[in-house]
Amino acid sequence: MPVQNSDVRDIFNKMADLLDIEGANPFRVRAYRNAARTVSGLTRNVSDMIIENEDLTTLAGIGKDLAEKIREIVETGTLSQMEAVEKRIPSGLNKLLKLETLGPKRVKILNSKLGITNLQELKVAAEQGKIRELEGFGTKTEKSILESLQHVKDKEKRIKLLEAQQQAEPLIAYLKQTGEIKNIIVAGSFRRRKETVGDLDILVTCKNGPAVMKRFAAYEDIRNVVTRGKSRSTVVLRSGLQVDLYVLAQVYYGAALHYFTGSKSHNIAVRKLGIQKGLKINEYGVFKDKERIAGKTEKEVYGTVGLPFIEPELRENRGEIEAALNNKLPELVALKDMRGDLHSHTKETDGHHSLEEMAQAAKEQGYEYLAVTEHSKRVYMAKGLDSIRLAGRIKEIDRLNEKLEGITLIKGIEVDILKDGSLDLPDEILKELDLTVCSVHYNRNMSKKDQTERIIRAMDNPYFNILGHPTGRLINERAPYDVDMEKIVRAAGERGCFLELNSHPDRLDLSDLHCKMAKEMNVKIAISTDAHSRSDLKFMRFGVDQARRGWLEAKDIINTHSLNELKKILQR
Ligand code: DGT
Ligand code: CA
Ligand code: CA
Ligand code: ZN
Repeated sequence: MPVQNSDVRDIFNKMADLLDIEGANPFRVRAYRNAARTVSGLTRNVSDMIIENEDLTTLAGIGKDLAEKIREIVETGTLSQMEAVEKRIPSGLNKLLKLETLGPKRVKILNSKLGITNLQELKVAAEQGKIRELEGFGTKTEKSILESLQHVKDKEKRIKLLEAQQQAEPLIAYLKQTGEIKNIIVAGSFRRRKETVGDLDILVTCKNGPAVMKRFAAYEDIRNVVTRGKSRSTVVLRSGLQVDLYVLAQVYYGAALHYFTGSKSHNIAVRKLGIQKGLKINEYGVFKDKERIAGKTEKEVYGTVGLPFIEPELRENRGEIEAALNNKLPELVALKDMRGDLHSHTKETDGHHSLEEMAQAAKEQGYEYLAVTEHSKRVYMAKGLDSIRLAGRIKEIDRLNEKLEGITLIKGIEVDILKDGSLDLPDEILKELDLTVCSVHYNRNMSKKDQTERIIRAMDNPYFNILGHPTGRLINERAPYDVDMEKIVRAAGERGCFLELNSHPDRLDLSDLHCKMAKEMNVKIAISTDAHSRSDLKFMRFGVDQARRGWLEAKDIINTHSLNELKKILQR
């Protein structure tokens, strides 16, 4: 079994964690984390790239040294340097770093003062009240350690949608080779495009069921087969992801697809409507008395209870049934509605490609415009721009726009929102720009009240356009900062500001529910990728899917408009 991208990612992340505990140079730690992200975001397998002798240093954040390390991992399955670092550090200690409350410094203290080497020992110490006695910890920290321990337990079971997709695609391609397969589709939360999925539910219609099941059980990426039956099998992949496979006859396709797409609570609501009409709905069809009256397509199933087709992303029992009954379903935004991207970085700061390269990639994606929004100076880790460098960039973009055909670069900045709510660059330079994305990157742990006031104060600046990654969360890694989103959304509406839906699969920030809330409060959204390289522009799909889960239509989104319209929209 060749080494997977996720294996390389895990090793690099682990290396970063270990170096963190050792107190290594933060730039070095960051380089590993960036490389981990790059590799896990690749659409191709690094093992193949190595076999084909491709130059890995063309990848974002991969220099000669890291390329060599990737080769070593692909060839040996491990990294000798990591094993050396591991020997110096008690195993299990790096897991402590996963807790939001604990940084490397605190982990070191817990280890040296209380001898804690793993999560279990940490839990016992916290329960016994030993942690509060350490200098710099206190009862509040102890309590939040216990809370985040629970958090870790809950989270470890679900994986991000992008990772699920990267594992689903090769499996689907593999199963398709069985022959005689008519339909094959991943249902469940994956089809509803939920930001994380618990397991994959794959539906296959095929005349030769046993052949599919046999092939499935022989898939090389399987860790163990949990159950194997004629119509249903369950396996666990090497990554730990569970896959349920259902094989059925074509006549049941619609009913089964509806059933296994869920959500469970949506299904229950549909079934209730059926009961009111004297119908029984299950995964085999819709039945009146003993007679099967529908089930070949999902549309048929919905039709029997007087509903139009409901898009999978809406099937969460959050009002979609009522909306459908009243003919008020939203006409959901689609990827093809997007006319441009409003958040991107280049190698001038922490991105990996030039202005020209990013412009070209945006054009190939069919866009009319791309906003270049580099970090501002406060984000020194990313070589953020000061006024002078930004002024230079503005000129450069103006010159480049004269040359470019079929795509326009929008002059922007991702300006840091400072602790006191002021922006990191003076108005004199901000006013020269077409657009600002304003983001919180530091002082994340202020109280809810202070954090909310800080952001609203920033919005008072007349050059504030879009609030970048509004809650700062990283899925499964970092909780959102404490902020009153309802107040933020209202404040944005009152001031003519917009909220970003950051499409990066690690962020997806805003959440689906916050998107819906913004729509209900009539505040418009920018769906942006925060691209740090050309290929990141492809993350737009994840943002659009999240927007669809938030009931958004093209008219709710500012970058579905033409460049001229957009420029007007951005005038406060
Ligand atoms: P996940 O895997 O936790 O991300 O979420 P789902 O929605 O994929 O849930 P899963 O895998 O347990 O089941 C797939 C679908 O099958 C689910 O969305 C609805 C359907 N389903 C499963 N169990 C039941 C049930 O007891 N009743 C009904 N009505 N539907 C069910
Ligand atoms: Ca599932
Ligand atoms: Ca399942
Ligand atoms: Zn940012």
